[in-house]
Amino acid sequence: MMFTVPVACPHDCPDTCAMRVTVNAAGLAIKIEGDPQHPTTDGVLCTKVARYLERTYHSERLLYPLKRIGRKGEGKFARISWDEALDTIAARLKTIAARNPEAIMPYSYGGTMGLVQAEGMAARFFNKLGASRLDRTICASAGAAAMRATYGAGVGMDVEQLDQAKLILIWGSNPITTGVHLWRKVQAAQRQGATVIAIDPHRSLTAQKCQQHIAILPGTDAALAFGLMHILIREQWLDQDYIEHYTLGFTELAARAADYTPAYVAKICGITTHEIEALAALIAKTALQDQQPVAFRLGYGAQRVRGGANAIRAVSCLPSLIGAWRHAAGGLLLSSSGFFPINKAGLERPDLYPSGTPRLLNMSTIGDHLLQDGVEAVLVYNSNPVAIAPESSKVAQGFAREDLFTVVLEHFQTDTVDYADIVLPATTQLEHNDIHKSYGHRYILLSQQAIQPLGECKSNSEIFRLLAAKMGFTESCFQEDDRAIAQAAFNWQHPHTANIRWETLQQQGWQKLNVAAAPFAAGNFPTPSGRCEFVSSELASQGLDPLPNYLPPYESVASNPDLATHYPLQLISPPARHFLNSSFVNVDSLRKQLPEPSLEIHPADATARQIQEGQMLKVFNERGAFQLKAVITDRIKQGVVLAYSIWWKKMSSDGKNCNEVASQALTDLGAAATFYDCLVEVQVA
Ligand SMILES: Nc1nc2c(c(=O)[nH]1)N[C@H]1C(S)=C(S)[C@@H](COP(=O)(O)OP(=O)(O)OC[C@H]3O[C@@H](n4cnc5c(=O)[nH]c(N)nc54)[C@H](O)[C@@H]3O)O[C@H]1N2
Ligand SMILES: Nc1nc2c(c(=O)[nH]1)N[C@H]1C(S)=C(S)[C@@H](COP(=O)(O)OP(=O)(O)OC[C@H]3O[C@@H](n4cnc5c(=O)[nH]c(N)nc54)[C@H](O)[C@@H]3O)O[C@H]1N2
Ligand SMILES: [Mo]
Repeated sequence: MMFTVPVACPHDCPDTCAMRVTVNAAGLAIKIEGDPQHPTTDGVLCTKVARYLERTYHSERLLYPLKRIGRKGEGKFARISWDEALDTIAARLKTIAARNPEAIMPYSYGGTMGLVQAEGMAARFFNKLGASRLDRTICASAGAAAMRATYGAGVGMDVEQLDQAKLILIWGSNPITTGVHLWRKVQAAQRQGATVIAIDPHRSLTAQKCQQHIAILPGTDAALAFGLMHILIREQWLDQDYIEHYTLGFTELAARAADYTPAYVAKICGITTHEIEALAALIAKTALQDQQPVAFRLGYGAQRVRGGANAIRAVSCLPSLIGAWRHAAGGLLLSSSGFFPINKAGLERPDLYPSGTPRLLNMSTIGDHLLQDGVEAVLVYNSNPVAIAPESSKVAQGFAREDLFTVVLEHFQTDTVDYADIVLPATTQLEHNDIHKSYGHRYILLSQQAIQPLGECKSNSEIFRLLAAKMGFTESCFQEDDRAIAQAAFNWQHPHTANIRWETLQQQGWQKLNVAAAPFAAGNFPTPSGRCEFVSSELASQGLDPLPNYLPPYESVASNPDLATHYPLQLISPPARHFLNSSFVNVDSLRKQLPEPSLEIHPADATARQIQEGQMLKVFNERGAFQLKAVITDRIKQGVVLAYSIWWKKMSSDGKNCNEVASQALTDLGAAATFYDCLVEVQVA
């Protein structure tokens, strides 16, 4: 008999889709589709997850525990039993922990976003051990710090209202590629007469479909935001009532914006004064004259530079200046995760630390940590650091250390697995249970196991449960099953979750948080003052600049002319449509659509270097070099080059990828990675 199971999409994407998986009488998953009832999924899956069954039943799935028999990095392994694998790991960890548990480093990110299979049992395990803590900064921590300073948390407008907006600014985001369900709302708004504008150095798939595209230089978003504020204030195009009652620090903000004349901003951003004046006028006309909703979709593109957090802080002032929050379809959306009352203490159990709070290691500087900071063991799950972390040659060199003990929990033999001493085969979302929040919408999703684990695969939670037993951890939280962990994941007494019923989650797969459509129409932000804090009390109390500012990139022609004489091009490496970070890169039907890495370069920059279409190029700076094919196009701004991310290194002709040249420098706030703050030179290979 066939049956259908509600499953949540586990991937690191704002859309967190509700899915229906059909399983046949033999227990095989034979169909996967978007849940037609779920309002944001709307029956649609993206091009990647539509192939989730191809990925799940891929012939290269890791099905058994393995131990290394070749050199580190070579990727040669022999099958072992679970007992041998777990005993080996436990023995090694016990020896290290007896000396110094902080020499053990966990490394994980968004392979699965499920709260159980991410930092549920795993966090308890590392906390009890007293291992180093991991600062998870590889993606969103700059923007999160910015939102916390200005609005108190990662809160924003409801994506389901976006079709009612009349002006939508898609700022440093490429939703056709990175979150197609939001784009469907934008299309609906366009059909109802909305104007949609992209702000992006690249004429991305999304920018091509917008009425207007403003192509700024990477890392200059805060300057543009201040230029817009300058004009709004100069012309008194402001919602004075909203500013007076629901914001803090307007006078100070206005004083800073005074310096950002359109001419000054145009020069910084590489655009015309007309573009800035016209955009400010359109924002003001829509919000103030027509009294219509203006929505800002902020993405992650503007954050991956030195001033990434300040960029988000500066842009995020705009909706409050014009009172855009008064409308359910107005305001801004960077992340919705701040609405979810996660029970971090219950889920992760930091009370288990053996003594004091262990040191914090930043995942974005894993290269340096592995080479300098006395790390003796690293346990990797839900991540592929050898491919995705910056300054990759150092990361690889670190993982190649003979004295480092490396364990990797994975679905496939990724670049990181090649360096493992022990490899543990992990289940996919169809093979385990989990519970999810979202960073794009406002639903909790319960994901149910649809099929039996393939081969000898085990879920992350089960692996850490078994390891905890081998280590002799006796606390009852190490016996909890996945359902109990899922039930501990949220604070169910919070007003946002008071309406959620477990039975509804089980039957339907999802339920919406109890949050008002326009929660900030009259302030009520989760800041200390309840207002939008242009001047942040939190930052002031830390002795930091309480106002947003424009901080030029570490690496650009204007900010670092000496470096730019050798490396004059700014490299950005945003996501490819057919991959999800480095996941799906090995799925054949998707790779057919993007068969090899390529570099987009402007015709003028190509001519200056005698580069021809399709030639193999070498991209390099002092940190490293990698090779890929030339695509000459004016989609990319002159002075900027683009390499879609993130290829497995071993799939490139030279065994390298774009993170070879990316730097380990961190952002202004949030200590995040600065992938798009990177000067390079390009030549024919
Ligand atoms: N298909 C697919 N979808 C994904 C992912 C994937 O790998 N593939 N990854 C997922 C993850 S983990 C994340 S974090 C999100 C990210 O998704 P988004 O929020 O869309 O962010 P990015 O894709 O990093 O960058 C978006 C755009 O910012 C532009 N950009 C680069 N630098 C700047 C700048 O300085 N200023 C401005 N204004 N724009 C800039 C890029 O050209 C790009 O078009 O996508 C998620 N969805
Ligand atoms: N140059 C450049 N680098 C970037 C970015 C960029 O834009 N440019 N983007 C950055 C961003 S935004 C992010 S979020 C990071 C993403 O970096 P990661 O979070 O490392 O993402 P993935 O590369 O997709 O690797 C996730 C791995 O987890 C595995 N996995 C999935 N589910 C499970 C599971 O249930 N159990 C176990 N054990 N494993 C599982 C998958 O097979 C996959 O290999 O990359 C960052 N790196
Ligand atoms: Mo990300």
